[in-house]
Amino acid sequence: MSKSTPQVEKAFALACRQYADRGVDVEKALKRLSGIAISLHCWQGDDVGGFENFGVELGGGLAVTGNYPGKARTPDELRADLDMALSLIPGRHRLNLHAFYAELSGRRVDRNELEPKHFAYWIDWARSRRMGMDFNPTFFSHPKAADGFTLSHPDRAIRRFWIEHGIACRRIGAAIGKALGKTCVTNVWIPDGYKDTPVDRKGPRERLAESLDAVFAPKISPSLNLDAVESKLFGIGSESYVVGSHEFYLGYALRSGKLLCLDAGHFHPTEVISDKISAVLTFLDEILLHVSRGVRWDSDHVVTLTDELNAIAQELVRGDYLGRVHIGLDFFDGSINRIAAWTIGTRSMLKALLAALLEPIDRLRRVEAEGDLTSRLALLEEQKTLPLGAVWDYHCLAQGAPVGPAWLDQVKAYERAVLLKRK
Ligand code: RNT
Ligand code: ZN
Repeated sequence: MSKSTPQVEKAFALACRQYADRGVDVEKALKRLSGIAISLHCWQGDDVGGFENFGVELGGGLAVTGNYPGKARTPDELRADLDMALSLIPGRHRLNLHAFYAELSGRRVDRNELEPKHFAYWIDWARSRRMGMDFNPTFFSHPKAADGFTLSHPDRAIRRFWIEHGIACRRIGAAIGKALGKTCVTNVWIPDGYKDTPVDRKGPRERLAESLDAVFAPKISPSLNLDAVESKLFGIGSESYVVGSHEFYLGYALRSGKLLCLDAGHFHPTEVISDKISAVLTFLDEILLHVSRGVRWDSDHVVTLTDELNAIAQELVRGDYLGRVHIGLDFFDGSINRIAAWTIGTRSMLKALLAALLEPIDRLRRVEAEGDLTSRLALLEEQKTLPLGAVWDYHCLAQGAPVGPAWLDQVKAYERAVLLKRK
């Protein structure tokens, strides 16, 4: 049974007092949370399929497992599913779109010829919901990416094709930013790499740097579009060498004034991006996050409220980085209801941010500065059992989103009425 409004309000009032006793202003925290937009990745809704129908399988070493019924088969279905998920998530968020979700009305338009008009329906959809959008060139699932190389390809003509795609996508990003009045972040991720040990590690990296320079050569106003570059440690089929490694893109972003994209699944399993945020933001103006959850490898599991998710959110809040970090999600699970996957992942991200906003940060900073590390540990541990759930429930109520697991009933009803009818 779901909680009644008076129950939620009563629990909230009690929670506010407990947080106030620790010196935390709950209303202020909720106000800040309401201003944070999470970029929901369209590709969770159709297992990274896209709508081009080139007859090419998912490529680039990306793998989605599971065949849960009801995945979106058309842009209209994907938008309807996104609407459903968004109605279950408190706050106003963003859409993160990939280029191969273009709507080409049956025509064959290759990636290097894409234009803003091919995304007009997506832009209209976002505008009518007062949402911002982010964008990604798609350097995979394409015949010219079939051998695993794109911007670093040894063949100049193939490199040129992908450079043109990158430029086209930045122009689309700028058109999105202009149409919506909210800056678009266009993120470059390429799959390039080798399964086995290469002899030449240098050549592909030098070619990639040159290609990126060409992609970023056309000047685009940063108020319309910001460029990001995303690194990766390894992929399926690129276990021994990835051209766009972390060091490569960190260097590139610094030299070229680009955003670095840190994907939580793209590092060694014992490495965490929470520790990298303050390191890279010491030198970079802004970064993009792909919040994901790797399980043993870059498995792109649905984001849940893990220690690392909390640590990421804590870093953003403690470092006062919310204005310099664009938060995007990146996971794809085809083994569960896909709308539930978006809902669970986004709600978890917001819960982690709320928990971080409810920290008695001034007091924690003070005791740490005084060298009172005993108090630091004690306060952090005591913080963990404060009634975060009561504040979260109230936030959902206030924002018109379902409280507690009530959203699940709505997903199940939508599944019966809509998803299971898709054959
Ligand atoms: C791949 C990267 C990349 C993709 C999306 C679909 O390892 O994480 O961000 O997940 O572009
Ligand atoms: Zn990613």
